[in-house]
Amino acid sequence: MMIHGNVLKTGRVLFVSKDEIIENAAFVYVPAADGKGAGTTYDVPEAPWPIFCSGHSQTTDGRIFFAGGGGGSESGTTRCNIFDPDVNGGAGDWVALSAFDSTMTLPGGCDDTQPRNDPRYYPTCTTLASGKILVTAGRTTLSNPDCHPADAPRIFNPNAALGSQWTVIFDAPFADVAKPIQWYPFMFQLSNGPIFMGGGRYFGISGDQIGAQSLRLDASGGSWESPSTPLLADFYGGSAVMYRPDLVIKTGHAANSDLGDGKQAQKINAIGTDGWQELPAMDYKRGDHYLLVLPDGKVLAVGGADDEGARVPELFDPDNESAGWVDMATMPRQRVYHSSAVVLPDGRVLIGGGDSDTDDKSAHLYSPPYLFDEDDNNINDVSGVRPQITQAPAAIGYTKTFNVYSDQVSSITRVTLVRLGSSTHSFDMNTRFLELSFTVPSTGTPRLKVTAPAHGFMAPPGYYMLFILKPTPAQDNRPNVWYPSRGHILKLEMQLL
Ligand SMILES: [Cu+2]
Repeated sequence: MMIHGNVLKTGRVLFVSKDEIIENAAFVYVPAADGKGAGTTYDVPEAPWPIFCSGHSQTTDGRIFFAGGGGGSESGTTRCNIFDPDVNGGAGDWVALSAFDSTMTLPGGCDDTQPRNDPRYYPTCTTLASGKILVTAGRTTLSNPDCHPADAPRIFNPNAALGSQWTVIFDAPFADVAKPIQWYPFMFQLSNGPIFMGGGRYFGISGDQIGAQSLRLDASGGSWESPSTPLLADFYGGSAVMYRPDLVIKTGHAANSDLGDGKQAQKINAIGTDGWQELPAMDYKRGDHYLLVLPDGKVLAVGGADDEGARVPELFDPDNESAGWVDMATMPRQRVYHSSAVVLPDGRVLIGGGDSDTDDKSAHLYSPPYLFDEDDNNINDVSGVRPQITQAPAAIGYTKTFNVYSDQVSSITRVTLVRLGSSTHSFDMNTRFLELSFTVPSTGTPRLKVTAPAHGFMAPPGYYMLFILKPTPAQDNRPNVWYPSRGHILKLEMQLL
């Protein structure tokens, strides 16, 4: 039951889905304090509404918002939940939300007696610069898209009063431009305002090239930019991640599609006009895999299946594209459909569930190369090799500078931010990566003076992991490896937009 994985602001990980007994089972994973052990888990109450195959993303205050999903059938649900990690003595608990939008106003010419809360099965949730959450796509059983807004993106404001939290972008019905992409579209907030859709996880019309299209949505004005040739990718892609602001990579193929060879990889500057660019192909075919951006900015392709080879994770360095994908240590077992994978604050990757079994409760922890020293010792503890953040703020504001103290200030060459993961069905809907600029003041206590991101379009408000990194000693077989600190979780405060 590890289909939906969300890293909490506490550094713990919430997992939910149904198991063989409980329809909406939930538990919390607590990583081992030493960074090496397996950690522990504890159960939390069952989610109030169906949650299987929902979409989710973090609110600005670190709650987890869940939209739609299935209620034991593929017809989907209109319901939404929020998990609050602060209540229940710090163990966390659920808040049931109203259905999507029972009081919204339908556009002129529509029968006002029609249902207004279309279910969404496999929707994508995206936290925007405003702190509101965009809910896109998801399958619905209802028709008549002109009057049913199921095809239209909706915006949920977690900070508004109950009953007035939803707005519908009526001018942007998904059906007009992207009907085949019904399930888990890859949505990203762009630095200049619009939201980018870089394809999707599943497609209603197999073999239709429009499924590979990419679009930009003006969320404030409510319109889609028409698909144009330069934005058309050659393949659907099984997973995607924004690995730098506005730069998106996608690889592999969708699980229900046999298009492409399954190894393909492309990137796009989503605010540019050059369209998708070919990257070196992965070594292994993958569908149902994850693309995760690590604390050092590299992209890990992990999990998925087409053959036994998909047990081998592959690491890609966006700053050294020609090196291609490098094979990593083989996973003990396959993680395929209905798995979940997230980056932990200690720098490891947690991947669990899957294997075509929705009741799979097992998981594995993966330590990337940056967690090993030149003698191959695991350094994921306070070993003196890995830099430590000894003090950093709990919250930061856009454009502001803030002090980060460390035991190894003079060695630090990079400071990075990684948004907490929120992953399901081969897509992390919440994560993104930024490199932060910093200086080292020549006077006072040794420290890094770091500049926060410029605005919410660059980095939506909410919780991030802050890493400081130092280069490893030069080694022929380990170029471009940095030792990251453990992630310090901080809040990027919302700004009024
Ligand atoms: Cu599913």
